Amino acid sequence: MKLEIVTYPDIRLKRKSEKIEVFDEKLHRLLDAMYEKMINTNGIGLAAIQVAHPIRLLVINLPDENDVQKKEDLIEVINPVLSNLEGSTTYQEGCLSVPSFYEDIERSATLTLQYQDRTGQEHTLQADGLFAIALQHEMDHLEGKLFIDKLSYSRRKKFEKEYKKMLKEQKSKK
Ligand code: Y12
Ligand code: CO
Repeated sequence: MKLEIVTYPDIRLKRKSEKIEVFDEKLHRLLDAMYEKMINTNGIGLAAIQVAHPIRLLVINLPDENDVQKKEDLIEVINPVLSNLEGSTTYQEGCLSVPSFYEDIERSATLTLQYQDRTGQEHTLQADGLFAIALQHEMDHLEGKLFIDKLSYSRRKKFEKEYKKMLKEQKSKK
């Protein structure tokens, strides 16, 4: 399955993703293709809507203490629900759908995640650190939101100017 990353300002990123009801081979093929795309583009998290599938699914594969992304650490998260969001933490976030832009974003520090795996089985776990940050970032995608939507008015204006310039430069190189 060939997947392309949808990038800002494509309006497809604004759509709210739909709940997944069927856990079949087609879903497994999408999950496998999303993992490959995430790894091949140096990502650590990817939501299905970023590859033009507006369904409630995301994959996260955080690097270990040696900065290695091991496939055994991959988590496939379907129909996630976040609760008990507590505390506060700030991290410089990036997103495959907003290339070349990174910004400090404040998020909750800890949370509880309920989700289904690729077989439809329910799980609950506690998250903190980078995992909690990545989950909140990816959950925002399912609601049609991007991390740049959290910027202050003045920072967003600056971003729009810089991003437009980057797109123009990319276009002129083609
Ligand atoms: C903490 C903060 C944010 C997340 C969400 C997941 N974000 C990513 O996986 C970002 C990946 C990314 C990769 C890039 O590299 C390439 O595209 C080759 C990148 O660089 C450029 O755009 C030039 C930017 C972002 C999880 C945890
Ligand atoms: Co993102």
